[in-house]
Amino acid sequence: MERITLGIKGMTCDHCVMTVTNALKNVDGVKTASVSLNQETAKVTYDDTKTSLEQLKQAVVAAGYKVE
Ligand SMILES: [Cu+2]
Repeated sequence: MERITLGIKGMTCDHCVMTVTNALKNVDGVKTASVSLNQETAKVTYDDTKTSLEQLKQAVVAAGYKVE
């Protein structure tokens, strides 16, 4: 199990937080996703045999936000 923190840009409200959270949780292999609007971060735990950091980033970008 991998645990990472992504920097997320573009979130402005709780709805954005939910959108990013759901986008991450919908990635197969993601166990938990904890998104902070204030810190502009997403803490994610995932099974690295099922998904990758690159796929997590793509899910955030597909939802309309930027990953740093
Ligand atoms: Cu929003």
